[in-house]
Amino acid sequence: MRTGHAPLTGIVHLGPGAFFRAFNAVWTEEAMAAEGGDWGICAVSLRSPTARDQMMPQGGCYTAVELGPEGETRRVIGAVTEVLVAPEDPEAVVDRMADPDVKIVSLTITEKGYCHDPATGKLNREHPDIVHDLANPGAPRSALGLICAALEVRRGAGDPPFTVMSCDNLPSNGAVTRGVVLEYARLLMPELADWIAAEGAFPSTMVDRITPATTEADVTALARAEEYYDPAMVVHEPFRQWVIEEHFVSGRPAWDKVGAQMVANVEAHELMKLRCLNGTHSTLAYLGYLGGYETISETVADPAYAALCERLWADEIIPTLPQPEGEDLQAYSKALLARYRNPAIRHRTWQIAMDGSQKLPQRLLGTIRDRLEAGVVPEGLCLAVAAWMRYVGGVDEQGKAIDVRDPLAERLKAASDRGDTPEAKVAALLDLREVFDATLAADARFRAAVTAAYVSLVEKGAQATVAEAKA
Ligand code: CS2
Repeated sequence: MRTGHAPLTGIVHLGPGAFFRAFNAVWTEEAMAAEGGDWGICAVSLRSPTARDQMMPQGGCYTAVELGPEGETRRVIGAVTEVLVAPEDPEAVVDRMADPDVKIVSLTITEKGYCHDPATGKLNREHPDIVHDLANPGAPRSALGLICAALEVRRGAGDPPFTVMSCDNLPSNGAVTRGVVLEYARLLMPELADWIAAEGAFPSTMVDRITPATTEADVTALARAEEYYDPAMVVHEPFRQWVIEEHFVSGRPAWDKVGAQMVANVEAHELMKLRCLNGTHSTLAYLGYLGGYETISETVADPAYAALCERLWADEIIPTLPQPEGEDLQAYSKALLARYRNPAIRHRTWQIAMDGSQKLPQRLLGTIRDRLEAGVVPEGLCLAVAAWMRYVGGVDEQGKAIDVRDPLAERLKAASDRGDTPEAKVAALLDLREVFDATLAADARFRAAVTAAYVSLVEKGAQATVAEAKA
């Protein structure tokens, strides 16, 4: 970095939402403060102009508010140099990514942004955005389309590719990203796919910081405390962890100097986080929502829900995990419960319940499969699956409609409606191959446990079922 000047843009980040602002941008700002480097970030929205409209009038700056149980700290983050909106001008985004100053394209596009089949991890060639992008490769809509269009420009110019770094909650997120990028590139242009396969880098990462969606109340509270209005602000917990595979084409910010863990293989850390944190988060989201709880901290304030989490970690999740270097799995899960209890973080069960069809395989089903293979039926996790089924049926315990947000929402509702008994509803949902692979769906022990839990949720309700649950 040239002292006294703003850094050049070295990163293009797809997905400029709250998590990116509370996580990637903060680490990168600290890394530049520690060691310099031209790692300014051009953030790109793949859909709505909201992030640009909120951030650009503030020169890309925004406030990150850390909410601890004992108070808050606020800081202004300035690592974002520019915000673009892909649907308004996809070519401009491709140009930016093709600029040889850009060394890294990072992603927080959520599970569904990968246009893959969640059960297999393979590209979904029928995905409307993929169909569109293959027909219009110069004006793509999807992350994969943008990445491949820009990589093709770089290949043509004789420039090296950028590193593609996924920061989403998918297991082996680097390998999944590489897989779908290569599959898409091969459909488009086999030479491009060969070049990416030979020259590209797709490090896997494990990211962790609880960051609820910003609310009007958060913006108002900040305005009161600081006397400025910042609609781009984010709130987050104090905790953060970033484990990154050391595999970059043309360098990276000094994230390791400010606490990120660089490792040769991130898989054990990813499994720990996805299964311990995201697995219980989703469990609490469905069972908590059905039980009438609005946030995670309210949900775990109910001792039966907290006890369920503890039993899930001890009896069903930790036994499936390889030991990640430097971690104590018991201490890790104990700390998770304390993080969930943080009353300053109002993380809505409804928010975490979103996109369950994309989340269940890596959060719950892999763990269930491992336990079944070990000859044990994980009743607690089967209850979580049943709660998801009850939730996507779209009607809560008071008979009120649930606003189910999921790319498969209509199909989930149709499957649930097809069955006229609880058993038939469960059977119809287990037939969804995007979520449940054939082997798991056919497992009689799994079917019986999910069905029994579902019947209990219908007959007794979530709170009573959780109170009786024996993991
Ligand atoms: C949550 C995650 O919304 C969700 O599905 O489980 O966003 C979770 O808060 C983060 O992964 C924590 O690092």
